[in-house]
Amino acid sequence: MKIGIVLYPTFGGSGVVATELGKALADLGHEIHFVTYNQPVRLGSFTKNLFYHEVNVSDYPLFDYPPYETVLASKLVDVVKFEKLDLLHVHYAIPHASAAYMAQQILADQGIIIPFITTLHGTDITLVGRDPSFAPAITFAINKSDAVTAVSESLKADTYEHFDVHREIEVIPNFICPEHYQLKAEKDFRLEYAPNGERIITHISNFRPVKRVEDVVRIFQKILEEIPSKLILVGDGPERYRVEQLCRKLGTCKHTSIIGKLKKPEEVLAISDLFLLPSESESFGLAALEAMASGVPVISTNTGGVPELNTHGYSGYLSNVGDVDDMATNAIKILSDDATLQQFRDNARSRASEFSIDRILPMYIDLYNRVLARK
Ligand code: GMT
Repeated sequence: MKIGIVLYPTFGGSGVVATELGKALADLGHEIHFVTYNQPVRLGSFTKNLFYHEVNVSDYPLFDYPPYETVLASKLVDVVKFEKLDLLHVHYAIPHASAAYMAQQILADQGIIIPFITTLHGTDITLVGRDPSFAPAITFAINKSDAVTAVSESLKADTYEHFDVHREIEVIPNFICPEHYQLKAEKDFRLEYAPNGERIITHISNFRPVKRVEDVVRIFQKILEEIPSKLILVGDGPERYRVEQLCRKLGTCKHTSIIGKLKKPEEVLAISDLFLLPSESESFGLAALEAMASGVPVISTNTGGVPELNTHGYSGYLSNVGDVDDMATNAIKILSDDATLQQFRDNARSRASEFSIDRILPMYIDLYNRVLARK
């Protein structure tokens, strides 16, 4: 198949999943064309079947708001036509689904049929998409997609609840490539962060309010009262300043490293003992899956799609949003002795293996075949 994949090229989970999906399809011999405004961060080295088409929006003084969606639609028309694509798969509805619909209509006018599949990832529905000003366009684009997938049952339910969508939504969960998460903990690297054998606790996110990174700091402070430990914060975003302020206020700074954005979070996960994800809302929690695949148990909230991934008392624990005490108590339960920690580590890895790309990729391929059969 020749497939165009539209995605956000940044560190966000939707872009990571779309990139890994494209790479895996290319490995199987499909021809993959990524269409976006920057080289996707997880692309790595190119292989024969991978192509990247950059969307460039011109900087004309009239444009207070650069018309990205229009330029993307035009780019899609061009790529579909000249690369002779069979289908488009857009990740994150806004504005990718409506741009794909526009491209589809332009091409139909020229006698070219191109189906498009929309994968909903989370904030396109739960935060941004629920903004009433987006609702008509997003509802329309979802309803007009040739197929729609969501990354969890919870996100599927949210979509039906908040949008006037009546069409079928298939759940295809996020996935990881297990071999990326088999790194051995580098002793020296671990010693740099935990010179006296402290436990290493990690959080990775885009530091947006929805991630409740301040709760991470509060949980860590409580763990620190009981267990010698260090906190590594990976990522960056609008909450970083508040997080730094809170570390200073609580006196946890000398045990905390805020290391910013990382292209290979698996390197930090390889030296981690516990992962914290206290999000307000989370359609899936790809960062938690990456941690589990690295053998790192997860302390999370029980929000959105996270309970479909993290199993309470097995791969980690789940608590109500904001219940810092409960999350700290559960973290201490896991970290207090080596045997318990090892059991949770093994369980986390085993649970993550259920989301291995080998299991999930065939679901996408089957969907592509079904959509193309209807073409
Ligand atoms: O986590 C984010 O805010 C970024 C966002 C994205 O679209 O990249 O993540 C969403 O999609 C991920 C991949 O499907 C999911 O694992 C995240 O749970 C979801 N984020 C939220 O729902 C907040």
